[in-house]
Amino acid sequence: MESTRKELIQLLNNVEGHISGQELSGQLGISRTAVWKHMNELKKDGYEIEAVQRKGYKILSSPDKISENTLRWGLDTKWIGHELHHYDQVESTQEIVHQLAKQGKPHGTVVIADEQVKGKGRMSRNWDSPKGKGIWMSVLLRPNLPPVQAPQITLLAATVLARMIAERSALAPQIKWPNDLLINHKKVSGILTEMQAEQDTIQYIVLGMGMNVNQEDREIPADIKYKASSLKIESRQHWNIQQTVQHILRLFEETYERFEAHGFSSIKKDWEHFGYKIGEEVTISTMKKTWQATLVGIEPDGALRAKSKDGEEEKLYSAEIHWGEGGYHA
Ligand code: BT5
Repeated sequence: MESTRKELIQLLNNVEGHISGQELSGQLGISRTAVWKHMNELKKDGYEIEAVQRKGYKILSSPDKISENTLRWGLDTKWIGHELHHYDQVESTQEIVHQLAKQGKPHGTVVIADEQVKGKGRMSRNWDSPKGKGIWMSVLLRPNLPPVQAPQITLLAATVLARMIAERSALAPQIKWPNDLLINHKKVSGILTEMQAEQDTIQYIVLGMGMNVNQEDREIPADIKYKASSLKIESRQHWNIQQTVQHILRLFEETYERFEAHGFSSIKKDWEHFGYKIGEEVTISTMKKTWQATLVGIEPDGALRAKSKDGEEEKLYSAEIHWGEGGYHA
């Protein structure tokens, strides 16, 4: 039943116009009455289906509530999301992908949930992931890279999320080092990269992406309101989560392939294009000193390059950046 439904959605998706009940029944090996019953089930799931006499059926739109089916519908990727798992509620999508990785699931496996009750940020921080309001997604990657290059994947993901927002709206997303995505100085998205490595090789990476999509202002927790926002709050419009996820996956695949073929330089360029306060002066503190410097870009190992007034450049791996007006500390 479940697999027939998936096949049916794929068939409907593969044609430009309508597809007849007869053809569907032939291809699926079920009766025309059974096809009709499946159509009714899809309608109950929230699909809008047009049925035209003598022409057949066509999906006009998929439901707002995401499911494995709606996410697969129209996803024209080569490898990302072919293995895809959707859950209504999980503790954290990261943990599920770790389990799937250990079971040998392939590069590009995606886990996505409507809600996370123990969403994770970096360094055991919490990630607020309310039901149906955002994209809470982890991707399994098996890159052929030495562990020192793993930060490049995180930088890559940040550029993908920024490009997606820029392509779908008039908003101006910015990437705040190391990996926050800001709109109007407020964080709308965060990335958590976890790696399983052995000496010189990465076994796998779990790339977690969290994006606040349709929260209203009052739905942002009070303690982070000053620094967090959502796409809806910033753009004043509702975003279709299914299409937004598919856009991310498509761009991710394309960018990842470009990275595999041509290396890090194009990612670096994109990152610096979206980089928050790149070319601007900020105050930097480490354990030893506090000084003013102009941010100049990023390094392939994920370090932030800063140039002080006397022209000396430094690579920062961990430092507190005082982002100044509108920003908050790293
Ligand atoms: C991050 O951590 O920004 C990484 C977030 C990764 C979340 C994804 S969702 C899918 C996958 N599954 C998971 O369990 N996690 C990943 P960090 O830079 O440490 O930021 C965390 C801090 O941001 C918190 O301490 C809060 O101050 C703030 N914060 C928490 N929830 C937020 C939200 N929804 N939007 C904006 N800021 C938030």
